[in-house]
Amino acid sequence: MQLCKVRRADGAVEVGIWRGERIDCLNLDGKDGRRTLSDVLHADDPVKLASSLPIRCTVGLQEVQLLPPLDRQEVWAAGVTYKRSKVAREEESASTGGSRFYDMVYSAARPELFFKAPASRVIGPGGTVRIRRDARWSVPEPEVALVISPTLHIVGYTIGNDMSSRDIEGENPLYLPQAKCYNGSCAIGPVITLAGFLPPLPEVTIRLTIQREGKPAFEGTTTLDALKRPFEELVSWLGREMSFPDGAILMTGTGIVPSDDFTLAVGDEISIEVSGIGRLVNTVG
Ligand code: DO4
Ligand code: MG
Repeated sequence: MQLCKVRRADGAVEVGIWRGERIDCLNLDGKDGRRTLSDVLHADDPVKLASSLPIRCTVGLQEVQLLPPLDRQEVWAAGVTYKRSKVAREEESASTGGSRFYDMVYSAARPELFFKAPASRVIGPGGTVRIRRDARWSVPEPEVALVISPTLHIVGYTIGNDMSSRDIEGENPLYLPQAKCYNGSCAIGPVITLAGFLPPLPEVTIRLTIQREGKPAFEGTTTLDALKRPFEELVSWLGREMSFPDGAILMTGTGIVPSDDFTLAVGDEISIEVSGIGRLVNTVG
């Protein structure tokens, strides 16, 4: 089962069950205190609740705007969780001496975790992501994102794009927050696949396609098999000394990094497809 959040032409925001070309909007009228997507996600049994709620209306995909599937959750990210990411960071920081930290974190018990964006800064499906004006080398990072409840359970999965400025981080690892956090640097969507509905993890493929002026500029794939750390391990480190009363989204790192001569350009279309979840498409503005 997959849930989404949409805005209708009259401005009303609905939480719905994704049915492909149509969406069944759930009747969350607040009578039992439930109004939001998070109220469904954080219920004892989200699937049972979503299946039992009355359908308020059914809308066609063309009639609505898909919103990022979150409410007030902070977005966090894990890094250097795939070998490809470790090697790419080592290359980008080789001339400045920061490269040894990436191998250290790849093999350490404690993962790299960083804050990515508040919900208010998250870009939704079809929205415009950005490259920094002061960056020369920018890439998208296609990542499976975990939807985490306040009790730190993984209640679903979505797709994240951890837009990154490689030259800024490569210059000095302490610049990571500036390389990672800026307006338009985080996209999430299009839907949440509820826990229990994702294919077996080794079968989950992540595909990144970048189109420039209508032509392919980059294409790469990986599978969740290549992810070094189990999802639960990442969640347990995130929740060690922090509580998340509104839940959280945790991006799990990238296993696809374009070759070093590639940088994004304004107008590029970034498409991230994850089997069992869907496709997140954004344009670089
Ligand atoms: O250390 C840099 C961040 C790495 C990252 O975002 C990733 O591996 O996905
Ligand atoms: Mg990343």
